Amino acid sequence: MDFKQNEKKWQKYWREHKIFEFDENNLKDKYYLLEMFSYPSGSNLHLGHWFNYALSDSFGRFKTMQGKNVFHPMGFDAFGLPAENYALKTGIHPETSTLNNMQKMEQQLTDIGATYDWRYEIKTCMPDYYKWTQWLFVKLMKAGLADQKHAPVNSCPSCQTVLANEQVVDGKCERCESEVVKKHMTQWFLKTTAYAEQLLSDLPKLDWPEKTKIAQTNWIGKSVGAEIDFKLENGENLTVFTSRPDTAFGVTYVVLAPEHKLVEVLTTDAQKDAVSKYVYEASKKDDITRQSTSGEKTGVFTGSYCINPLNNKKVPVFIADYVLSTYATGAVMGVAAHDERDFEFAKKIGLDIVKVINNPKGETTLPYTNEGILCNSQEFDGLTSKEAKAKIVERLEKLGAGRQKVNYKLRDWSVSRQRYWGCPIPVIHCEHCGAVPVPEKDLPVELPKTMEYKSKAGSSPLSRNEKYMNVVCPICGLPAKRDPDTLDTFVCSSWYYLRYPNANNCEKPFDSELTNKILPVDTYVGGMEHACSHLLYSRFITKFLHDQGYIDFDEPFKRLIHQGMILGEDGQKMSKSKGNIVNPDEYLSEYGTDALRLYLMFGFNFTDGGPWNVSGIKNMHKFMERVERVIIKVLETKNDYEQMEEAENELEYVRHNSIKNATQNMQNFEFNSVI
Ligand code: ANZ
Ligand code: ZN
Repeated sequence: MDFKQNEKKWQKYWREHKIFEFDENNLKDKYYLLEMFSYPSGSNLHLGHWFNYALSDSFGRFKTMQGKNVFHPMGFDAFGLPAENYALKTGIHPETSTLNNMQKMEQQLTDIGATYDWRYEIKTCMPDYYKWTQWLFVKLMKAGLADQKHAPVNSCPSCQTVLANEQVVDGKCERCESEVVKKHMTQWFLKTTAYAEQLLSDLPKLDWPEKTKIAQTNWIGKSVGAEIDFKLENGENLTVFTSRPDTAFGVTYVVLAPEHKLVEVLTTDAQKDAVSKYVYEASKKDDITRQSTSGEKTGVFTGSYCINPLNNKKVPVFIADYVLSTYATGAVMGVAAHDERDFEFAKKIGLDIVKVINNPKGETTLPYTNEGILCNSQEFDGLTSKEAKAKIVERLEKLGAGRQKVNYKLRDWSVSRQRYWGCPIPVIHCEHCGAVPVPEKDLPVELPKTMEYKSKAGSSPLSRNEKYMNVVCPICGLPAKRDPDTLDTFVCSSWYYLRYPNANNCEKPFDSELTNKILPVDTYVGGMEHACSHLLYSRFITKFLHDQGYIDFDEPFKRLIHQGMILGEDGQKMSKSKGNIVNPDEYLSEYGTDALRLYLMFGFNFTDGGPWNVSGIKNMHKFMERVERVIIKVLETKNDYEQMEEAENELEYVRHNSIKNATQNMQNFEFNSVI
């Protein structure tokens, strides 16, 4: 079989007959199929690209064959560190290398027979795209959802930039695996926390993998409990947050985070040295080490006491690094009998342990961390934890010493990056007027072409470009400075699915009427690793634009599918160091794109992936030859009507059954069963 000629022939036919072009004038049967766009890297498509893109493409073809008007666009997430680092190494400008890479990848994606409608291509590094990323930022700013905060941020010493919480994995930089350090900096944050509840409560209506919904649920981390005000000797309140108000009668001490603002006031002269030494040591540890339940608990006494409003007991105030300043009030009531960490701490320091929960499920030794029946709690004895929670909160409210409170683990999204190759932050800093958004008529703020993109010790390369930095304030007209940072590339990708149908609209980021007809995305395909970053940010932005009245829908992706990972032949993740990388190009030249696509469809479960197997693609090639022989045979018997009719009858059942099963399997991305 001359597959090279065959592929060319059919690809040309599809193009000429516009088989896979989207029809904007016929939106009744539209089907929006989208794969996460890729970063334009210099090398050829790897098997991971192939697996996601070629197989999703087969799904798109299936939808077309079902008569859907399929919208299947592709583009590039084109800003970001690799191009900048490459530039630092080679002296080639990031724009030059990125544009080259994109062109190469477009060609490759065409060669694999993908059906993208390139008329709608987007490239996030082009001014006609990032103009609207800036527009979005300005809208967020005007709505009070973009804020500058001086805050401890994650900083990667090797990438020399700030990272979002979502980009830190086990205390390490997701990209280069360097140890991330805490730094205090003024940064822009997008207030994802304003949407915490909605991001959580809308999850059930999505047709997404359960594990992804669970990952987002945990990341948002809703905790329902109470705030309790402990009275200090100076009359001020020390407010703690607890998820277990039912244990409030078992408090034997209170702990502040070492960074808590009351630490200074509460530390007595006698304790000053010990406290300041401890505060300094704690500042060197990261939150993950501090939060871990294993490891010895440490802490020091401040010398002060406070009063539990429920039983008027006087308890000592400590500082300890297992309490984080960044969660809830940064203060905890210590219930040693019912909390693991409190228990360890009390034992270490020699504090009282007072049991207030009896008969918890499945626990025989203290601490009893499960809920149970109350004891040692005055008139609440005998109530279940659940009943007691409500009653104790009620009591606190009556006393004016507490209230019901919901907390979320979700943090605001830090988006300032001290790098060159990104979307410039459209803000002007004026001594008199503060941080002023660039007027929409002046967008885009174009990224200067300067080659000075080297980061120096955490300062932004743009800050050294005087021509770029020095502007006049749009409000008062006096000299002012641009924001020197660029946006996290996840901002660029937080709204790209809205831009595709509007890729050629120079007037607006998107036309509401058209967008409401084409979105939400019907099926979105991409990696699970984006569960708590891109997939959460996109939902946030969609909800924001919905609330601003720009769009009717409030979720971007109706249905989500994660592709699995193709492993090396040894069953391990492919990596250069293991020498197990499979390069698809070798197989393409020998067997062609159809055989490779067919093997990827047949040899793996789409959502699981699995190890590569050379004989798999060879067998697929043989299978294709067998199909060819069958067709030839059928063509030869064409004129023998009697024989044909007999065969037809026999085939009738098989045909219907196959159609039914294949339809169902295709819909569920169960390609292996279909083949
Ligand atoms: C007393 C108590 C008794 C607690 C008990 C738990 C069990 P979630 O569910 O994750 O919200 N806590 C509160 N603020 C904290 C902070 N800034 N740093 C570290 N720990 C903090 O957890 C809430 C519980 O974590 C709170 O409830 C508090 O300990 C602790 F039997 O209060 B608890
Ligand atoms: Zn001004």
